[in-house]
Amino acid sequence: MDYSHIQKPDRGYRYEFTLDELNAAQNCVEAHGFAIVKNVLTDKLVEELQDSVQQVLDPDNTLGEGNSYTHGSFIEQSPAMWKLLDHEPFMRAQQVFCQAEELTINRSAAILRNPGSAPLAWHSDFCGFSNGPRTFSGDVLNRGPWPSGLWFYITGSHPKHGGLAVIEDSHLEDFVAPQGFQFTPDRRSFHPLGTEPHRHVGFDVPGIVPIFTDPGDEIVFASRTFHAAFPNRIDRVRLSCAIIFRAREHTLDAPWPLSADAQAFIEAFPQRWQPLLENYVGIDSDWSGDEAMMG
Ligand SMILES: O=C(O)CCC(=O)C(=O)O
Ligand SMILES: [Fe+2]
Repeated sequence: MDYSHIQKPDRGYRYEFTLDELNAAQNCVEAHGFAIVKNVLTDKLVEELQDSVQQVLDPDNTLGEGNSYTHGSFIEQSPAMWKLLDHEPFMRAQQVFCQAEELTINRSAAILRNPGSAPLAWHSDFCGFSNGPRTFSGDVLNRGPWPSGLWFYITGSHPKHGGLAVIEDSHLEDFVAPQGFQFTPDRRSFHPLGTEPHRHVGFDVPGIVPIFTDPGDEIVFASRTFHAAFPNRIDRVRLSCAIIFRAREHTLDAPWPLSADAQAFIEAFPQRWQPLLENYVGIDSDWSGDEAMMG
């Protein structure tokens, strides 16, 4: 499918804001589940982050056409990401979106999507729809009320370039699956009524808002907001990265030990930012549940 014809939608409400309008942006996240803040990063930070994502995720440029790579603890490897923490407009914005003065780094990520890479199916990152036992790292890290998306699409977000799409109002607790769709059993995705319960891939969904951003813009979405990514159909690599913070008062009880990389990161992290690592738990993507730990 070719998505280059898709235009920036007019939803009848504003969802793009400047750094002087952070409270209005947060109100939009609360009302509609997402918002965009324009020009949070300087051009220099954008360039440094682009280089860093490329270097950490695919240093020798061997990933190959059509492929993607996601790094689940990017800040541990990327001193360029650390620079965001000294960028006052960035930190001020994250305090507003986490509704707290005191923040902890919950997780971080970077994604590289080469030309020709596939779309990403609709899903919510939130793992608290059921109260069952934890079975993977997302159950530990994505079960609270903090934002799921604090992303920078540092080569821009566009439907033809592997950009993001969200479903407006899908962050609400009483959200029902879009018309013509039903939730998958875990409620973290949906599929057309009467079909097998596979996460839906496609952009024919009621309520969709395709996101258009420039490289320095921040894309914010709420804990439960449903989102997907378009395929990358242009000849430039798509790069994105994020630090997801949570209010420090939300403590986590991680079932895995800190990895050697996480420990090295904490030790190398400058003193002035150490409070941001209070209760930082890193991630163990291979962890498969509390029960497996006991057995
Ligand atoms: O690739 C993207 O643009 C979105 C990634 C995403 O939603 C995820 O990793 O959970
Ligand atoms: Fe996601």
